[in-house]
Amino acid sequence: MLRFETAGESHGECLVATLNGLPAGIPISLSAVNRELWRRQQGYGRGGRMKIETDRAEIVAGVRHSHTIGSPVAIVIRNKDWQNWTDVLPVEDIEGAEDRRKPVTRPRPGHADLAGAIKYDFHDARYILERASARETTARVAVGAFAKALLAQFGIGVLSHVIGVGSARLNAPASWEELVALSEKSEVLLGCIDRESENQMKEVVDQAYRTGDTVGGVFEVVAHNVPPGLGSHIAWDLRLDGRLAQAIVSMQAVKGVEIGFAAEGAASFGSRVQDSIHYDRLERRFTRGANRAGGLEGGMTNGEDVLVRGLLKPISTLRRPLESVDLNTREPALAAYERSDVCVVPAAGVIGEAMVAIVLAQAFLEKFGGDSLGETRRNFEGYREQVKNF
Ligand code: EPS
Repeated sequence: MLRFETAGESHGECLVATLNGLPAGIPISLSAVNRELWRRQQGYGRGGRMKIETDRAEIVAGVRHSHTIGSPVAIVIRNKDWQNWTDVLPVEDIEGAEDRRKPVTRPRPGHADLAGAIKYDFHDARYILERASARETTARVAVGAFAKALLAQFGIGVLSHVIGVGSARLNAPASWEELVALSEKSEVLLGCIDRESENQMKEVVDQAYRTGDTVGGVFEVVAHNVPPGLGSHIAWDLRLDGRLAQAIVSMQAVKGVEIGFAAEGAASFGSRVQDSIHYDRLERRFTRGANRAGGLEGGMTNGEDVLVRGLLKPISTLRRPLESVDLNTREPALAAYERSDVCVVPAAGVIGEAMVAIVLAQAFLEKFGGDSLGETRRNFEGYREQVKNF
């Protein structure tokens, strides 16, 4: 069973992740992990914090001589901003600490501030926002890089692109090759494959900048070359579409998820929605007329690309703050603001890739198992033979 946990506060010492259940022998490149961390930090619309941080993973357990060794992987990513917060968030209470706190008593609508403060009984939302912050996703992306390394051994790739920012949309399908080219770019604007659409997206972000606002959007994650048969129809919690949806909606600021062309499908007749089935006798394989199902039928992968979209609300820290109430006085007050991102859709795409890769890696290992990569490979090859001869 592949499982991971993260710990860390946004302005604490570091973020930590542990990952358990990977077979031994998976090649791991630190630069590949760090490349994923770099990708997560990019995009037009990010705030001042990203100028402070240069995220780098320190792998402190579970990898030796560039390969997993079967034991738990532990990863540390240091927060450079911590040096500005040592007095604000000390581990041990110190003399005068009370005066150095940075209390957040005017909860931001849409953020975890208020619900968290009520639940954990703090009259200062500081500790809540420290953990609710999307900074935590740095650790998820590092874990996702390990999941991607496993999947890559079997020819499976997971990438993303931005298909909407505010009202600006990409209206053409993206090929796998276009996503690969996008992922290799050394500069990221809004993570869209089409320059004209990307410029329209940039205009929307500029408008948000001008007006002290924020803007959300839609990213699409594509998993390519996934074998049929991951997940299962037999039980609600084995259905892979449900598991992917949970993973995507667990991301900060994501409020919706779409598998394949779900929204379009809901507005159409069945005859126009289902992907017709064909058979290629020469290649001895089943083919599909389209991939509107997003590679998932009955909660199982069907061999087509897995398509998962995340719908990201505009982030909830606004330079032009919204109406709120002070937690101490109970008087109307404007919500807290220090600094913030204006648009994070491209970064969310990279995080979405990590979440999809992790869920696919879990389902993959449930099906093929193996304590070593060689054992996993034998099991996988046996199944591939079975599918070929079906
Ligand atoms: C975030 C607030 C900002 C973002 C942060 C998420 O941080 P700060 O309060 O330090 O300016 O930059 O995202 C990250 C740090 C990151 O690495 O993505 C929030 O409140 O969710």
